[in-house]
Amino acid sequence: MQRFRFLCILLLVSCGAMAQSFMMNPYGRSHVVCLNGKWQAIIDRFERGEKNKFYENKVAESNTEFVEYGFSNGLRLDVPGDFNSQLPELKYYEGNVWYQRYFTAGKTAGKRTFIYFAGVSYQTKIWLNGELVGTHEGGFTPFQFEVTALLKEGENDLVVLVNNQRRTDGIPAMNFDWWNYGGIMRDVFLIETPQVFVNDYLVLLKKGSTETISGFVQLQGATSVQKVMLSIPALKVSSLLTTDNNGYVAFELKAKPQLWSPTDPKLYPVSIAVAGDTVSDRMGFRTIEAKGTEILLNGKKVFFKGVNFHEEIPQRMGRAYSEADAAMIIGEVKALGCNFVRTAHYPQNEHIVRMAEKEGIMIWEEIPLWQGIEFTNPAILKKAENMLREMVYRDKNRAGIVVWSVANETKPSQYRDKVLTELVELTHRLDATRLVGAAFDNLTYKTTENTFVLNDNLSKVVDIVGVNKYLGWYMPWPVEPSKLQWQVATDKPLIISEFGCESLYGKHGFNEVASSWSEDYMANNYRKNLETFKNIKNLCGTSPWVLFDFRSPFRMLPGNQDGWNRKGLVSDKGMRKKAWYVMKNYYESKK
Ligand code: GCB
Repeated sequence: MQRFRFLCILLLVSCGAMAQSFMMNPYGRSHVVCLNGKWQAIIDRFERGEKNKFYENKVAESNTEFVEYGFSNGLRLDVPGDFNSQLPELKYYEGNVWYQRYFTAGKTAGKRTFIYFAGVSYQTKIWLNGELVGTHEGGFTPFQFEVTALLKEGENDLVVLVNNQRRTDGIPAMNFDWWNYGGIMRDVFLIETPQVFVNDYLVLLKKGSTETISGFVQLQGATSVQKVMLSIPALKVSSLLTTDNNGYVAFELKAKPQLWSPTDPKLYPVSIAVAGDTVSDRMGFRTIEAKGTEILLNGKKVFFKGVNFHEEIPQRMGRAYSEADAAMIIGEVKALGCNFVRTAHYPQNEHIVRMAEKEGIMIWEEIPLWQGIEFTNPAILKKAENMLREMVYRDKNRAGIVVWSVANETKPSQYRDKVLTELVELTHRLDATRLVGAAFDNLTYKTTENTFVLNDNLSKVVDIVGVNKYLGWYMPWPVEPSKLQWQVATDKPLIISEFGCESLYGKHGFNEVASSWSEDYMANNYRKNLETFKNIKNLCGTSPWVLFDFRSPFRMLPGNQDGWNRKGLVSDKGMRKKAWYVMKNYYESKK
């Protein structure tokens, strides 16, 4: 715990003018104003806005003055929401888009105000009343800034510049197999707090115990000891804690919560209060550990019946952002019989994470470190660390999260090994209670032994290994499925974190011909994969790629793809393909 706090402070010091390292939980606070809605927007194709000071939001004051931009009476975009799906001409757009809105605020003595963005893709620069507030990089994690000093009584003018241009030094980088949605994609809030407020907290089972709840509370703005009330009414916990001069207190309490699990996802209302400020949350208590080659949930062996999905609503051809979207996605996850998801390939919005947790779904959450990353560039480690920290800060209290993952399909090299090993170590330091994993696709096939092996240093430092293998699609079957052997990370739990193939809903026949794009080929391919997985002795779960067909600029085969990756078990129109039933039966057979 002390370590966690130390890292918070370290990050605060190292971030400078960037977003604040700590994140409040806006969903559990009462003094929150939601800034979602229609925002004015300017598409700034030639990046003239900064030079021409769009952030001043000027209006010509005389008929000899020319101001050649304007937010009023122009384009309006929905926030939250990606911009690409809102206008046909923005479908493939990568570049600058300016957003602007007014909001009314009061300046109250003794109050502080923060602006919180749940997710903006990919780079963000923010001005309030013409003054620069700060910048942020990374499309899938929240960030916030204090704006108390810039706030005006009455009308305030908020301008946000968003840029989603792919970058060689970005995470993800130049190529990725999903749509490059840009924009203010998630909720935006103004959060008002007193001078001293609950900034961060951790409330979970102490490692190795089911009868001790431990954690910390960190206040902001405290310069002397403070009293903090921690309550979990259903457990009869009501504990008055005393912080140190910096507003920090670690605690341990005796309690015997009913444990959270997929069959009984019990969540307890928790509240944390300091004079004038209360934060509420709903939390589950469970243990997760790797023991030899098994994964134990609450001390019992568990098999991850999983599936992958993107943060996308295929029917709308846009990003998922609301609670209703989360209900649709998690509803389909449950219908397949899953108890686990991999929120590929990035931290998805909090509605999804919280909905999964509420429905008893365990989560593998990953930073968007996907193939093609410029590991030789020293900036990459810092950016990845920041994304990792923002992910862990946001979700460390979620019982549903069981695995933090640092990467997907990266090529071993001296630079990559160094960066990813450091990220694994950092994750362990930030959170010693969950498993740390990564997904690998670099298996070697030993022909003489009909065996897959994995020779990768990274697999030695993670707690759980994910293997992505597209047998019968990118790679033909080297032998019959039942003869294929797997000697991969044999001393730890392994999950097949991706497998599958493409098919177009409604195409039938040719169950042995991949190029048929038929549902029958796909269903047969699933049967064969499930057959060979029987030979993986350390198999702890499967997570097919992917729940829904999703949009991708990689996939341009006319007739079959047309800009869609067709590996969905459910089509873009929401229809279940034959392979869906194969997977459903498999999960039903796995008790
Ligand atoms: C993978 C990637 C995933 C792709 C998938 C595919 O290995 O991890 O992001 O979408 O394969 O369809 O090729």
